[in-house]
Amino acid sequence: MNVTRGFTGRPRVANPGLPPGQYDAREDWPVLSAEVTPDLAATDWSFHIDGLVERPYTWDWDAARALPASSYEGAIHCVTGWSKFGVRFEGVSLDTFFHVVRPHGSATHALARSHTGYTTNLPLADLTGGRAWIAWEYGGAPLAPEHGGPARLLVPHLYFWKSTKWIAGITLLDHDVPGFWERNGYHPRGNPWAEQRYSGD
Ligand SMILES: Nc1nc2c(c(=O)[nH]1)N[C@H]1C(S)=C(S)[C@@H](COP(=O)(O)O)O[C@H]1N2
Ligand SMILES: [Mo]
Repeated sequence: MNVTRGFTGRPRVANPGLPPGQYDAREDWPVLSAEVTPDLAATDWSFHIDGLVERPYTWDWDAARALPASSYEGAIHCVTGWSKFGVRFEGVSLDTFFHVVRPHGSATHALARSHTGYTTNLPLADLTGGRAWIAWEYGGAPLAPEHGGPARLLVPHLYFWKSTKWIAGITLLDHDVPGFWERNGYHPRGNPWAEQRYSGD
């Protein structure tokens, strides 16, 4: 085999999908959890939306799984620097859940919470318009517990700390309330393309 000297490594082409300051983790999918992975069976999982909505509602596993499926195929970006391309998640669009609860016009922000107590805040606009999911499959298989299974929030256009694992609920508010990392100096929105890593970025 002829291998041209200097061309034996991976081609280093600029990746236009890579936000500033990020690197491609390729096959790796690091686990980042502030808490111990909970022992949460699908039958014990539920998802609740409340706050500034017409009709607060709780879905159990079967009710959520009966909703029309929606998938995301693309990239995810962690604030610690890694991005991962070509991921595929399957679940239900948050628009489908919001259609049931009907957010008030006064709702501007959301506070998402995990069954473990982890929280994160987001502008409501980042959760609508087909850009956010409750996801339970990754690559065609059930989402692994350490990655948030049975179900996690997925908001791939923001840094991945917004994508609450073991999602339990979302409260809609008319003001922004900082979540776990946001209280510890991280950015209220976390747009990777604007490098909104820390408050003040
Ligand atoms: N419940 C919960 N959700 C969480 C976290 C966490 O610690 N607890 N970490 C966040 C962070 S910082 C990142 S980068 C991603 C990591 O998801 P992964 O472990 O599946 O890669 O989950 C986010 N969601
Ligand atoms: Mo993260």
